[in-house]
Amino acid sequence: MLDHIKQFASEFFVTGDPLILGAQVSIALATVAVVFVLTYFHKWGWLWREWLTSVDHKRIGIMYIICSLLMLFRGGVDALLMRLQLAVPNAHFLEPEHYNQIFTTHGVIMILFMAMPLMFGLFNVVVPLQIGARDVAYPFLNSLSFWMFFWGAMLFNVSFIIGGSPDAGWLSYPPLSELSHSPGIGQNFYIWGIQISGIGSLATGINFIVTILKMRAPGMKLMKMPMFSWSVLASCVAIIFAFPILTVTLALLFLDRFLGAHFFTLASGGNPMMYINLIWMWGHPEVYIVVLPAFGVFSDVVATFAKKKLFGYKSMVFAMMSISIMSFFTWLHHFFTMGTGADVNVFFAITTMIIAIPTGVKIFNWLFTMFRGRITFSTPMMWTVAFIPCFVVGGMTGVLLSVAPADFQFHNSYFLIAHFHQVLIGGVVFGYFAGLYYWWPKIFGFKLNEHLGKWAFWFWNIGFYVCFMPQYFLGLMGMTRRTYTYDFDMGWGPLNLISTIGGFLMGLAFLFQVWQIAHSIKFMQRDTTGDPWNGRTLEWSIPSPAPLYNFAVLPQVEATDDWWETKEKLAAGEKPKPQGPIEPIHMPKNSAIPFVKSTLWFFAGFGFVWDWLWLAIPAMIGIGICMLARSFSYDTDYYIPVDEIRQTEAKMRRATV
Ligand code: HEM
Ligand SMILES: [Cu+2]
Repeated sequence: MLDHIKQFASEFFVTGDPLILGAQVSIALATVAVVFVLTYFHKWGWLWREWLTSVDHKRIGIMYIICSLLMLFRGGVDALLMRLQLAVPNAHFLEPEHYNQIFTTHGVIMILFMAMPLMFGLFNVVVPLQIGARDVAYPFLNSLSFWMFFWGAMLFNVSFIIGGSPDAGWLSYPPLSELSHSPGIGQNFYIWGIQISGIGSLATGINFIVTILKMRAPGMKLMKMPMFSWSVLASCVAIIFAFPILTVTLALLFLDRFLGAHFFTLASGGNPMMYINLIWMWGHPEVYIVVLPAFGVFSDVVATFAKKKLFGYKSMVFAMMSISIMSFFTWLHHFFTMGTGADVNVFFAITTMIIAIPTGVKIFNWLFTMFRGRITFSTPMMWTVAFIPCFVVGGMTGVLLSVAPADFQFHNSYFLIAHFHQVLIGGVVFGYFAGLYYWWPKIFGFKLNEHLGKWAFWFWNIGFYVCFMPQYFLGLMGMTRRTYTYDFDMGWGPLNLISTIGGFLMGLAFLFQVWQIAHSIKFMQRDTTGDPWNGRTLEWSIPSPAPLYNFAVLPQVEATDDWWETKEKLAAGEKPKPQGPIEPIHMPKNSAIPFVKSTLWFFAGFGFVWDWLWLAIPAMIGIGICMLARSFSYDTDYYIPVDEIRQTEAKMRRATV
């Protein structure tokens, strides 16, 4: 019996690696600490009522942001482990299998569990405020989306201490990801973690399209909408076309592994190339999905800090929408070298190059907006300015890669690694940092310390170039991606060492940000104005943090940048716009169903991962019961009475004077 248990435990837990043992111990300690603190301070009820069951888009946004920053930490540690291993020739710090697992989890976590939730966090805290709405279109679904993402991410993350991590790369190509080549359960974690969170992402896409189309304040025509909201629309349109492809692809891969189907195995008539086509039909739009909202952030930030109207509003909208659509017609550039033939390659090379045009248009628009503006270099603006050269270089190396014959040389080399980190870090990470710094006072009601923010900024930027510029040359020298070690004779040592130093500088930069947040919480500089940057759009017209119902009276919008226009008119001595009377406000009630149902998804996923139907089937039944329970709950909303709104407003306005 004891042997049995020992045998099981050694299969269940990942054992034998001191690094992972350390992680297991620290996770256990952290869990105990959290449970202790919550119990000691009697915070369980508060956690449940205020957060776990909340349907308030602002709270959901904050939870997304916290999770994504934690995932940035985890993905960052993965990155530094890899860079340590590659710092010198013939290193034995990581075993090859371990290296494979780490680049796989790093890639998945950074894109799906860091960039996506950071983006969704910003959608949630900003979009309703910016379009003058009181909530998103489907608040219940919104909470469900968050918890699906959360439990999907948890399922993926436990794999490194329980069962073993996936190791077939972030896109899990067959046959590597098939049972024949990955008999362990790591790939199952990959499939179910991404599947569960992916369904949440799809729902978020739908939710925000409807919110933007249906819930804008009276008078806000689409062509008067702030640019960030436009970018969210563009991104969500791509989400609703791309994510169903991912869902189906993963489902087919699961059937291959679970039931021995042969969709993607060469034996018995399947075709791995089919998987590669499908996964990139999702994967390429996915990179635009995460970068488009960053473009929206830059547009709003540039206009605010240059104190000018955005140059070329219409061309910006047009560029974003066309990028969103065109991103679906370039996927094949990811496998130019896999024998599709010259004519097909030419077609996709050209479509890929064409995407650079609208992107160029946007860059010029930002530059023209800055031209002759009275620019203030606060941290959000610094990130925006730093983004421009970074993205231009990243874009240009992308165009180099899109030349099909040249790609036969660069394909899967470090040149590619340098290119995509340049656009992902320079575009996505810098962009969301700009957004986070910009909207932080609106979200939390206090400003982040600018001094520490500037230290973080410079460490990130210098570290970035030191880390990734050498990699272009390593690529040209023949170093291929996913190489776990190399010989001294290759001559790749010095550049790799420099690159690793750059990676650690970025790690330091992250620590500065943690310090910055902790410091700012302690020595809070309250934002009493609600409008600390002298903003242009509606979110700055209400107190920070926004009250539960956002707007006591829905604003009447007349112009693009309506809040700015209003301020100008007031300054010119015009009378304030007449406001309608305060009326009772219709709000959704909290619900436990999204949390419970998503937790059940976690158990169902865990059951399928281990092939434990005794766990998966009851969990699936529970999910069904949750759906029924929701269908039959009628008491889902309430009204905030006028008196209560008056009191809240009075208190907030008093706080703001
Ligand atoms: C913060 C500094 C970062 C460093 C030092 C870093 C480093 C690395 C390294 C060493 C690899 C493995 C290269 C190889 O052996 O093939 C890698 C792969 C990758 N990284 Fe990063 N990374 C960073 C940030 C990011 C971010 C922010 C993202 C996405 C938003 C990202 C996405 C990826 C992806 C998708 C892969 C490919 C994984 C695969 O080959 O399956 N990385 N990164
Ligand atoms: Cu692509």
